[in-house]
Amino acid sequence: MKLYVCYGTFRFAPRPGGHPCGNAYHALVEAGHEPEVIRSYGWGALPEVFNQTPGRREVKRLTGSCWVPALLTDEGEVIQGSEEIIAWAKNATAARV
Ligand SMILES: N[C@@H](CCC(=O)N[C@@H](CS)C(=O)NCC(=O)O)C(=O)O
Repeated sequence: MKLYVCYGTFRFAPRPGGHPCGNAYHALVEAGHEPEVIRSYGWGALPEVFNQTPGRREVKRLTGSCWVPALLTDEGEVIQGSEEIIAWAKNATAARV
């Protein structure tokens, strides 16, 4: 599976709830996955011209927007948003138990 993130998977961010990309990554790892992390840089709120890295272009193609985090599962399912990725990680783990 591929996890598209902004600049990394660090957890700290000076905002409530921490860092969405880091939260999504650690939820996947805690659920036993080994996501390939694609650092996509840029910033989804900026015009597309500032989001022309390979990662961002792929996220745009998969989801229709440049916003990260986004997950492409081994089954080809696309999930955008940290809360959604965390919920998917928990469900996928529950399904295996
Ligand atoms: N509600 C979204 C917020 C996502 C978000 O704010 N992501 C950060 C990066 S960790 C951001 O700045 N996204 C814009 C971007 O980089 O495209 C979520 O939880 O996934």
